[in-house]
Amino acid sequence: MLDVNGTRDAHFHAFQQTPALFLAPGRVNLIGEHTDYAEGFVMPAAIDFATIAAISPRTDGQVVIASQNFQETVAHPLNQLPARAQHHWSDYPLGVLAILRGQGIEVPAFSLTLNGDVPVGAGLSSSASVEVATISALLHMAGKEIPLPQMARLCQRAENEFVGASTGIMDQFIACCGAENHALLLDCRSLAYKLAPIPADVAIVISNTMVKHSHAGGEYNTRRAEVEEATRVIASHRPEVRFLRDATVEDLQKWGSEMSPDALKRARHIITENTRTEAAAAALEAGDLKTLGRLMYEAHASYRDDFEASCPEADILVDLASQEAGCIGARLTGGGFGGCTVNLVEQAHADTFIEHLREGYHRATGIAADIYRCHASAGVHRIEG
Ligand code: GAF
Repeated sequence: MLDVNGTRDAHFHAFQQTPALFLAPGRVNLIGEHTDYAEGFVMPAAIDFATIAAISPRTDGQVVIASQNFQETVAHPLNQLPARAQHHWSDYPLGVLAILRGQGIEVPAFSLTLNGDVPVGAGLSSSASVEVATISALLHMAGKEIPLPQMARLCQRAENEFVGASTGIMDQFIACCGAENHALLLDCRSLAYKLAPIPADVAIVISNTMVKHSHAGGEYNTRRAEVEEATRVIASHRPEVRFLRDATVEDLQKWGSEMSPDALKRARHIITENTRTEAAAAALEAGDLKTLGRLMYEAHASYRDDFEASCPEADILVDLASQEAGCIGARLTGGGFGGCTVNLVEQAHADTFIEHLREGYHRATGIAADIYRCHASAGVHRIEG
């Protein structure tokens, strides 16, 4: 659990000001991978790993940002902020500040302390939780309120335009709009969303392959480029197709030969994943856990074989999970190429499941996995008191 008082005290000690505190969660995606930037569907839940942003005003015209995780502080005059990313943790908060300023929102000089416990590079959206906690703190400083979906969009722009990772909106959106004990089905085109309760007798178990991934790294952007190639081919025949959300498997049958074999496979993953995600949301709403679980396994196979974004360690975890009593469904979650698998497990079996998964994974890979039992949590909020 994050030490809220510790962050408040550290901020006070460093800056002699009592801060306002904001908390934004990480997320686990239950299904719908790489569909967000294709304007499709995703179904994540916010989790109880999070980032706290503590903020207070300054009178010296400086922007001072301290990271408790990195035990480092950066300072810049408000009128000489870096114009681009420095490949440093401070890119995320500075990117959010740059985007807000670009919107004409003037944030006065401030001290910001960040502290988070979302595992980094594990596919659980530590960066989105930093961005969303930061934007809430900065808007507070600026005395401005904006709707949550718009906040999510601005944080996505910080990641795309400042940090340089071409991510979609899923992570920032769920960090803004998550709800306790619920998954969220998001239509990434309209940003309309529906909350679906996660039954009390279902545990969310997240198992970390311990293989690190990074969005700023090449693979994510390569996949995006391949998806865009497939979209262009289909759009050259059907101009109404602007994103793969608008495309069908029949389009691939007709025009797949005009694409590179990789682009064809990436597109097939996204088109079928959109269908699976909507079906999974309907199954969760109807309490049909068997169907939900089957769709999660199918989603993993598609992510592994067509999108080629899995890794041998994640495949082992999913395979082991599928053999365990009480496992409803399992798949690699997040951007891919490492990170975590998500498992929905009957509560009554969760302890044994975790023990067996840990043992089996160690036996197969020699790696000691971190395994977390998470709860679906609320989106960003101010911590009072
Ligand atoms: C990462 C990105 F940030 C998201 O936008 C999404 O594309 C995801 O990978 C894959 O579903 O988390």
